[in-house]
Amino acid sequence: MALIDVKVPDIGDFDEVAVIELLVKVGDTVKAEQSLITVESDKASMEIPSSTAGVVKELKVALGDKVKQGSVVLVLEAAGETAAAPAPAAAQAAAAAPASTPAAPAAAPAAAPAAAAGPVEVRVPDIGDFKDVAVIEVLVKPGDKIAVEQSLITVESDKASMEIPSSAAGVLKELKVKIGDTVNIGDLLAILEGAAAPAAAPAPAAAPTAAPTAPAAAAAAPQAATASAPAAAAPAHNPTATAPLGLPHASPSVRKFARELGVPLEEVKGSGPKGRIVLDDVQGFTKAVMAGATQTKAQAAKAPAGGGGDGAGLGLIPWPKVDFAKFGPIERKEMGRIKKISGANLLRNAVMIPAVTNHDDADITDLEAFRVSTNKENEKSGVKVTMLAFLIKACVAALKKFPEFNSSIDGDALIYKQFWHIGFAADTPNGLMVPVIKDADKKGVLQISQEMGELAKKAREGKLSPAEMSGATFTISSLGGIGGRYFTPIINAPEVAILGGCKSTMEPVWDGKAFQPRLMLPLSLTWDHRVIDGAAAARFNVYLGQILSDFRRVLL
Ligand code: CAO
Repeated sequence: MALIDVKVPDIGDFDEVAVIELLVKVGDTVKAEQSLITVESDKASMEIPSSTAGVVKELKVALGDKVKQGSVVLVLEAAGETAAAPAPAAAQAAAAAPASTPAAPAAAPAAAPAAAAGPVEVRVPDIGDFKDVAVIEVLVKPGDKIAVEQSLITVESDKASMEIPSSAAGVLKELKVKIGDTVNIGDLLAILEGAAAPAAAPAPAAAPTAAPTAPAAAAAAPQAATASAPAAAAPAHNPTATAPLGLPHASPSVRKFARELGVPLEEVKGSGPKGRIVLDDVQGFTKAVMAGATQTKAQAAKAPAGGGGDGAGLGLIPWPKVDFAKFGPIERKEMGRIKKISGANLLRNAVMIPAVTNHDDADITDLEAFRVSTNKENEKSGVKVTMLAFLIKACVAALKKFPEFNSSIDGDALIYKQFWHIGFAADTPNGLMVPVIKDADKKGVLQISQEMGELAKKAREGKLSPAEMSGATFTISSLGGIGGRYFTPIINAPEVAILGGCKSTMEPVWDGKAFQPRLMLPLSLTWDHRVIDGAAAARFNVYLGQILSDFRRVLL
């Protein structure tokens, strides 16, 4: 098998350029024209293609090496000594052949006449073999002061990207191209005005030169890019060499890859030399976005006010991924629709609301006696009154006394609602649902109890309509029928407070002279600290306790 040295072809004005990517490794089968390495100057990066097909036997360059025309990139074992395989000599010649068209001294645009004050046209200089190359970045805007050699746009073929510099200085009056346009040599790029020819400004001839490569005779004609690097006569104060304009630094293949995935390259942190973005960076960024560990700026902008959205904006570390099967038998069950919906709401509310919970106890000894006797009296009606109905009525009274608890945030304002619709959390086989008792202020405890019974039944049967679950101004979550002491309920946004009630128990309460057995109802009030402060929350709870201990206060 014939071994072939694949060399760097004529790469135009590039003198010594750094190898920034190795695109193949030993053992790889490469096709003619396949990119082998990426090299980069201060103006452009380009991929160096193989002059022939074969198997990579040895890599002759490493990352960071400097190469120039004629440097051996790698050794290939030609793909069979068949007629299709170019003779080694021919292949080498092809790879190393000097450009058949020597670096044309810039077909310099007729621009920048010395001390020009009128409009000056800036055109695409000779960019070698490039034809119909796409404008992928516009680096200037009308009104910008442009220096000679300052990059105006970036163009990209499938092999290389390069910046096209201005042949003249002046103020940019009009830009004749936009992203997505394709351009060719001689196309009008921009019109400059007031071009004052600085003493050091190069004559038009010093405009970027471009050197086509690819010996026409070679079957595997390398299409290596050309460079827009300034010619030797370029001024030392070349602004583009030192002012990268904050553009993402990446090779053409990486740019292309990012574009295909829709990755905003300017948001990707480069891990390559000089912060260059490499393929791994784009892949890592994409994975992080998909996993919710990071957000693009566009996603963040769409997130609800206050930031967060799915939480990724909080800069949290990724959710732990554990292979539970490693520790024991498991069964995976998809969460139900209601759990998924309520879960997303609960997460947002837990993350976005600066919530505080106050715990307190209300003496409901007398109220419980009243409830029991009411139920006895109403036995025949079939309507059973539970403590929750009294809690709803008591909360309405407290909400009326402390209206901010019945409000919602609207930007920088508070909406004070003049209606009192109370939601109550209902435990159903499908998950948590919150039916709403509308106009609870206008209803008696019996009517509330009856409606609650009906709504709770519908909730358990999955028959609640959206209307029956909307419009709440405050929510109560009662675990009194189950047990427990206190808990920290999560506010049901856009409400600003929620009351949790637990199971009442008989407790010894000191009356100043002796301990008395009193039925105490544990209450947990969670409130939004943006709207309510601690003192108001304590007052709300105290007032609620007073009503529950003497329900006649509701009448006041
Ligand atoms: N203290 C002591 N006993 C209480 C009580 C309290 N605070 N509240 C209710 N009880 C008693 C009732 O009197 C009833 O007793 P009897 O069976 O002897 O009559 C029993 O507990 C069951 O009450 P209930 O739960 O059926 O009725 P309710 O009006 O209190 O509640 C409803 C109705 C729909 C809210 C309730 O069934 C429910 O689903 N609760 C769970 C709410 C929930 O999941 N909250 C958590 C949300 S956060 O995840």
